[in-house]
Amino acid sequence: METLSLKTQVAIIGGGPSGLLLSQLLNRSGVDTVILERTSRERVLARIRAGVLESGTVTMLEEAGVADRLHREGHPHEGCWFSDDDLMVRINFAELTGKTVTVYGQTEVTRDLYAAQDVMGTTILHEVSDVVINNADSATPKITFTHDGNTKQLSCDYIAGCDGFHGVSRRTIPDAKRKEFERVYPFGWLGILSRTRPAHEELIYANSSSGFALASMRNENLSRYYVQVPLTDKVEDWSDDAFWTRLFACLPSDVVKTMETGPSIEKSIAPLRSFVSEPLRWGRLFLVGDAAHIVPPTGAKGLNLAVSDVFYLHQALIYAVQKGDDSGIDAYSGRAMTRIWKSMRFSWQLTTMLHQFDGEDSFAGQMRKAAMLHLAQSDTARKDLAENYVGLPF
Ligand code: RFL
Ligand code: PHB
Repeated sequence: METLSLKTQVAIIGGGPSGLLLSQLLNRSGVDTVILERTSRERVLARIRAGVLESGTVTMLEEAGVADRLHREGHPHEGCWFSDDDLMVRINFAELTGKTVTVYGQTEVTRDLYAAQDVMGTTILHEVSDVVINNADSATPKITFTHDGNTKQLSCDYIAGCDGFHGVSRRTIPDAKRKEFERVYPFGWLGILSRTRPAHEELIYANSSSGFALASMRNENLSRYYVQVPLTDKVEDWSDDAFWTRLFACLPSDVVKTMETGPSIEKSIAPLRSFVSEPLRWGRLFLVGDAAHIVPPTGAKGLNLAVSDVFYLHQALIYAVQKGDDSGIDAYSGRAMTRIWKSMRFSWQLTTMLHQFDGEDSFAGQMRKAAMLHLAQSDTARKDLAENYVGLPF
């Protein structure tokens, strides 16, 4: 059977937020892209994930021309709360950093990006399989894949691996050319979405004698809650009643008093890990977002880090494609990694400060309590947390 051939300047593997945003920014600067996505658009849009956007992320979405609905429907938050049983500490982002974060779901960011890419007329091939990257370390990379029952080949100048943690891009880089760093945490987050009024007008990250919980939201009528669970737990083990009971045990009693409960409309468990593969480049292949690094969700950094990678890479690729200037792509991995490691540290520190570890000694709980008390009493501690939470500069 004949192989169908396609050609583009930048081939993008993965139609999640990083692939779509990179494509949108490149297209707006006149660089041609093709996106290959393993699943359907509906399945990409059905993944309930991130909810908190740093101000730098919002600026990038503005630059990409996809921030109108975000500004209409997103909710700027000037602070968030950390609690330890009944002690509540507010981190006032606006006062401590002059910045805010915006609550706007990843599903909505992705939906806006797909709509913008449709207007742009970008070729996005869904339900592709058998993706193989060839000759990435040469001047003529090629990707072969199956689509609509046909074998196809995409020739390109550069490849952006935006295909998440389970994608093919990272694994294409020979083991001898990259190094992995990993920490797996001995718990996961059980999350639910429910059509209820949020517990509080701002997010609450709760340390408690019953474990960690997070009270978040999407809008005035849609709440997102998480509780820490052992890795062995299954979603089926958790009835809605059991979830609410655990959540109530973790949140401060004043918050629980006025909380609204209702049926969950989504329930899932996400394992927590910190993972980095570096460098982010092999020849003409560049890793972006979750394809290269995973953070535990505690610091709300995953999507935001993917966006800062896109910030560094889109500029670099525009220079390389349009001016033949490789200085940006040569610097990409180093520039992005500096910021990635700082976000890694913040996410790891918050995760350690807020979760109960199985089999921990009696000392560990006291350290968590002392960290909370320090946060309550020290402007400096709150400022450090705020600076990292709203996002370090790009
Ligand atoms: P994605 O979103 O995983 O998208 C990758 C895309 O690539 C496709 N793909 C392939 N396509 C073609 N060929 C292949 N061989 C392919 N293999 C995979 C996949 O189908 C998919 O569409 O990676 P991307 O774009 O780098 O985006 C990263 C973010 O999705 C992720 O970092 C965040 O969701 C993490 N995260 C959070 N980040 C934040 O910034 N703030 C938050 O509040 C936040 N909360 C969260 C989170 C992640 C969570 N989970 C479930 C892990 C909360 C949770 C519970
Ligand atoms: C969410 O709303 O899904 C969310 C918010 C903050 C986090 C993680 C997840 O740190």
